[in-house]
Amino acid sequence: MKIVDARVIVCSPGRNFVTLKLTTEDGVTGIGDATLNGRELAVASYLSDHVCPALLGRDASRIEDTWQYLYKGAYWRGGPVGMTAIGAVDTALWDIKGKVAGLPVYQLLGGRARDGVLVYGHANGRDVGEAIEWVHDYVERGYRAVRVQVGIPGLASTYGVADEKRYYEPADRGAAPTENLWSSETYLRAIPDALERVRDAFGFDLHLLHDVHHRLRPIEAAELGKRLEEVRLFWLEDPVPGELQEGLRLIRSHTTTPIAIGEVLPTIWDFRTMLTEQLIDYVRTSVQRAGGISHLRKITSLAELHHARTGCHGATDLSPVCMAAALHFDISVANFGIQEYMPHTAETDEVFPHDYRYANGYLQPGESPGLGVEIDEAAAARFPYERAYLPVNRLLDGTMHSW
Ligand code: KDG
Ligand code: MG
Repeated sequence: MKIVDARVIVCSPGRNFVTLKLTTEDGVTGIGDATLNGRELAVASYLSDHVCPALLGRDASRIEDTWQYLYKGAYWRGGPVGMTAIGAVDTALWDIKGKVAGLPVYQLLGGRARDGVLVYGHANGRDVGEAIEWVHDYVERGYRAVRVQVGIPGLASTYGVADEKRYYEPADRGAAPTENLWSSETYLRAIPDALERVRDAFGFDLHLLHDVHHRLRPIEAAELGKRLEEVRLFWLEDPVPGELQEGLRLIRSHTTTPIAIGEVLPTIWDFRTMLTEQLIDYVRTSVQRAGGISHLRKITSLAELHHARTGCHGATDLSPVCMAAALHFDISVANFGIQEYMPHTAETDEVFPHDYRYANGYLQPGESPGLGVEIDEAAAARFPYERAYLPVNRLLDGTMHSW
């Protein structure tokens, strides 16, 4: 089952997506999501200039061997660009294997370990009142878990608080990144009270989540976790930048608020200390970021051993191809926790027709052979790439701040 064609398709149906399409000598196709938000063309080039030529003639059935060939064989290991590229190849090969077997991918991963995939939606508001209105909107649509982001009085704009509520988009089109101002002091003064008000409005039957987007230092995050204990969050996400794994010890020793980390982290090595020392509760990486289904399974097994669960990233910069793959993974894995779900726009859904479905707070992977998602290349061609960036953060004195 030789690979005879490997192509990268870049399109922008409302936002940029990079998709890898592999074709075998028997005409079976598989696709993988290679989108790296704000750095899309770097992965497109990594794939078309370096990976695709080396895939031609390889046996499409050898998924693990191809993963090792691309990871170890490159000499330059890890990193978001390389791992996103490997993830796209791996996802496309699982898609092909499912189509050849005539089975949805989750059946190849061991079948259903649960009846549906619990998802959380995104509510945000310029103030608590508006955030509460949007939480209501999600509750009315059956959601059992909602992430809540609230504008911070005194900060002109806050990442995660958008004008467009239904199809929230983290990146901005333009020649350079937009800039947000950040002050941990201002944020820490406002956010505990805001989340308490949301909890009071909905009671404890609804799961509430909150994302710090890596902007605190460990001691600040420890304080926040402690002050939020009564709110009983499902998780506090990315309280600090994840690469300082040791910093999580400080947070952990001060609070029982559950911690989720990892949407920017691509390899099992990036999670090693935080999992083996039980410093986090949820692994936030994704099929797209972490080298595909094959490598995400390994990270998840390490997490299972240390009582951590999955919480796969699922913002709009993860295409329906990644979402389909995530759902096959989520439904089959023992230590699943929750799946992030931000619906895509109608234009994106037109480019990526898929058979996964939302109902009553849960998503279901489709039953078609493979991943159950395709790319309509004619539709994709109508939406050419447009430069876009994630914003950057500066402190009030102009210093560049962390994500
Ligand atoms: O590309 C970055 C976004 O996907 C990310 O910032 C959104 O933090 C996010 C989340 O939890 O969805
Ligand atoms: Mg996040």
